[in-house]
Amino acid sequence: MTSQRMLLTVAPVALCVLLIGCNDSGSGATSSSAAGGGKTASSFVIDGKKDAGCPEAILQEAGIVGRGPFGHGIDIKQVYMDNDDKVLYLFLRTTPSIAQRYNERRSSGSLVDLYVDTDNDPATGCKDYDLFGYGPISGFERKIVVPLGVVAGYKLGEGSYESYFITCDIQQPTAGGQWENVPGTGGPSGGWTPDNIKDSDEGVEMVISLETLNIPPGGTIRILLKEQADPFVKESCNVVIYRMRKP
Ligand SMILES: [Ca+2]
Ligand SMILES: [Ca+2]
Repeated sequence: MTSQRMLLTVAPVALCVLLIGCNDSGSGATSSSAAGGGKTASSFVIDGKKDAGCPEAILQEAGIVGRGPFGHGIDIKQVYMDNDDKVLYLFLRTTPSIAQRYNERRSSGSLVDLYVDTDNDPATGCKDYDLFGYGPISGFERKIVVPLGVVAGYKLGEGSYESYFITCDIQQPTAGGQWENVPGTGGPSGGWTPDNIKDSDEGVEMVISLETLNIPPGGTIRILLKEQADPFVKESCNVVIYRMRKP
């Protein structure tokens, strides 16, 4: 089977089933990745585990407690944030892990949306965007989306396979009041995990370039986290202020 034909086999399945997780293709330190968080070259090692030098958690129980109304969401617990001069770093401790949920329920989904007010100014950015259950929000210039997927296909000589992946898209508000991928970014839709995000049995770790987020050096940002275990209640949201560390 040609690679082109194989891609045609894989892509429709990946679009149908969107769940969680990544494969085991982690490459250690983030080098460069045009997908997901844009080009990154950072001091963080992205292996799915919380960085040893990371400051205290900025949230101790993000969003709701528990797995949502259907009982199979992913509960985000602690949220850690850090940065160097190139990237914003995030580690989300979750229960269950991405792999655990994949093993118990192979369905699609989304882990979290993070709205970023890149200048900590509610007068700039999106205007009265309706965030279900939470009400209208204003002032956010970026949205970090973390879709979860399942991909199935067939490899010549290996047979059928099924796996999971996790991606990280960076979006910006449109004039029409919606969100679109920042040009040059956008996670892969073909069913693999980009270099700037990885899961483990502890949670999910990611870096996103400050250039993509358009955060000035030394800036202060406001982040609205929306846990997707139950995205329709106000309790799924938390707002935190993060002052960028000067490396
Ligand atoms: Ca939670
Ligand atoms: Ca703003």
